[in-house]
Amino acid sequence: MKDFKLYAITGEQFHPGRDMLDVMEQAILGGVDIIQLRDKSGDIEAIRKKAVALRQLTAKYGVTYIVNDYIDIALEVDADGVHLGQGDVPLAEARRRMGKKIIGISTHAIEEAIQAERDGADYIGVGPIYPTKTKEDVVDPVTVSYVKEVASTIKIPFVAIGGIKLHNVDEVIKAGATRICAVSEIVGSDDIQRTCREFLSKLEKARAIHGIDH
Ligand code: TZP
Ligand code: MG
Repeated sequence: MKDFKLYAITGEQFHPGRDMLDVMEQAILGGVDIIQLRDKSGDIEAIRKKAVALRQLTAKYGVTYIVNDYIDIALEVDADGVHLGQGDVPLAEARRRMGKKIIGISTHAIEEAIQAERDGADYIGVGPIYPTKTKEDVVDPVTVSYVKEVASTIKIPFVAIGGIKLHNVDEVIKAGATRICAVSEIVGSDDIQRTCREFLSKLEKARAIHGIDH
C-alpha cells in the first residue's frame, strides 16, 4: 500500500453543526494522507451515502480511503480498503473478498500484531495508547510500551491510535511510531488544517531521525 503518516478517522460527534465532508476536506488540506469512514450508527443507507461522498472527496485529492467494518460497502464504493477489529470477520475471509485491496487490523497486544502480520494484513492499528472516549467498547490503554514492542517486532506498517493529541504525540513518536491516527484531536479542532500540520511536522522530524525517507 501507499505509505502514510497521518491517518484521520471520521467522528461526527466531535463537530456538531459542521458538515462531515467539509471537516474531512480540511483534514486533507492539512496534509492527512489516509482517511477512514467510521460510523457505528448502524444506519446502512446513510453510511452508504457517506461512503460514496468520501470516495469522491478522497479521489479528488489522491488520498487513501478506508471503510471501517463494512466489506460490502468498501467494495461497492471502490474504497482502497477496509479496517477490521479483532471481533470482525477473520482476515482470511476478508482477504478472499477484498482481493488486493488494503486490509487494516486493530491490535491491542503483540500476539494479535504477530498474527495479523502472519495472516497478511497490510497495516495494523496499535492502541488505544491512552484513554479515549471516542470508542465505546474500548480495551484498557496499551501505553507506549506496546508501541515499542511492535516497533521492534513487526515489519508491516503500524499506526498508533487512541487518545493521541498534539500534547502527547511526541511520547508516542519517541516510542517508535512513525504513523499516527487521531479522531477527536483532528475533527474536533477549531483549526483542523493547523492541527494536522502540527502533527505532520512532529512526524516528519521523527522520520528524519529514524532515517525513513518515503
Ligand atoms: N480504535 C482504537 S482507539 C480509537 C479507535 C477507533 C479511537 C481513537 O479516537 P481518539 O479521539 O483519537 O482518541
Ligand atoms: Mg469493526
